Amino acid sequence: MSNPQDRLNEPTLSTRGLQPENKETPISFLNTDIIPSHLFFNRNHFSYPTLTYSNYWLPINGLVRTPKVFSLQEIAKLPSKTIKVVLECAGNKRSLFEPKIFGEQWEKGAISQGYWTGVSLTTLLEATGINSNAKEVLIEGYDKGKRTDKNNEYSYSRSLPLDKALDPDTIIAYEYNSQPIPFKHGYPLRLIVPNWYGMASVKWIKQISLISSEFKGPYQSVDYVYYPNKENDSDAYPVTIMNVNSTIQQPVNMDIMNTGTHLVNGIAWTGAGEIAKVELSMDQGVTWLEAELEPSYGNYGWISWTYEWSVFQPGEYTIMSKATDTSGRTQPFEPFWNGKGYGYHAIDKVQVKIE
Ligand SMILES: Nc1nc2c(c(=O)[nH]1)N[C@H]1C(S)=C(S)[C@@H](COP(=O)(O)O)O[C@H]1N2
Ligand SMILES: [Mo]
Repeated sequence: MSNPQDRLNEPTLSTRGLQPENKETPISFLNTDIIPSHLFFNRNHFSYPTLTYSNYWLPINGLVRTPKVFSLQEIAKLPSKTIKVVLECAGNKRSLFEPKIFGEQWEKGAISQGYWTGVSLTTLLEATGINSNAKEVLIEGYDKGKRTDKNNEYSYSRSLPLDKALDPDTIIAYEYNSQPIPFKHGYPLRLIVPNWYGMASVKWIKQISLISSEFKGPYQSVDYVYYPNKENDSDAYPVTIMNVNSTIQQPVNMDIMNTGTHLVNGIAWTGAGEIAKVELSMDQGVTWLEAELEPSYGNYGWISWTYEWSVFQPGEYTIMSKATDTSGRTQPFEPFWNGKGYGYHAIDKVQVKIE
């Protein structure tokens, strides 16, 4: 029998920084795979912007045939779609790199998912028309501030190549889990870019512009770039789609448990196709056992998996999880090292002691 007091225990976000606010989801302690907004991780580069909702408008300009300014009412009347999307920060699991890499020391919780509702960006662009010389769609956020490496003030702005911007599942969202998007997550409008790391999903959209050249803003050409070489910036390339990845939710690292049968459970996700299988190893990767996958999960969500582990020999064990996706990608043993610590996706590991 559980103590009734235990029902009052609630998981909470873990603080990585307060100014700006960066907090992670208690990924090991969720009883749902649709994250309520108060448990959705926060990732910000600046203080929250000040917006006046009463006269919010969305301008679309630049290389379009007819520049337009949309009101929220107009946007709400357009055909909408609702998609379950996992948003993972490119810095998720950065704290696991050895040697350590500077930046927010995210553990495993810079990831969340839920239902986003909005209008396809392509629907809005059909209304404005697109000039033939347009190459990218630039999305500017309302938040701005100084960087440590530059003198000017910058807004949080990012571009998408035209083909990704025109993908019908790239949406201008106005609801999260059937409620207006909470302010901290981009109210009233935010971009949602399925399959890409979270940096692409610009919050608090101020304006959208079509441009003819590669956008070079610092959140595109300095940050969110893989720098594979320790000595210099050669061979750098931009962070885009999510790697294939998995996280063991239970048990948690360094748990002490009895002999017997334990449910090992977790999630797996990818930015290219779907999860094909998740395998576990309790013997340092000598043998791999297939975990049971939840039946269906939607194109852009994570998949939950479980494995019933019977263990009768006391001792210390490392539980490893390894996901493979339908595009043939598998989690490697060693993380892919890069100077800013993005895209950590090595096989997940949890150590436990059986008594
Ligand atoms: N305007 C704006 N959009 C932004 C950011 C930001 O700082 N400002 N952070 C990005 C990053 S790096 C991530 S991982 C996600 C985080 O979204 P969340 O705070 O709703 O979890 O938003 C992205 N969009
Ligand atoms: Mo991020």
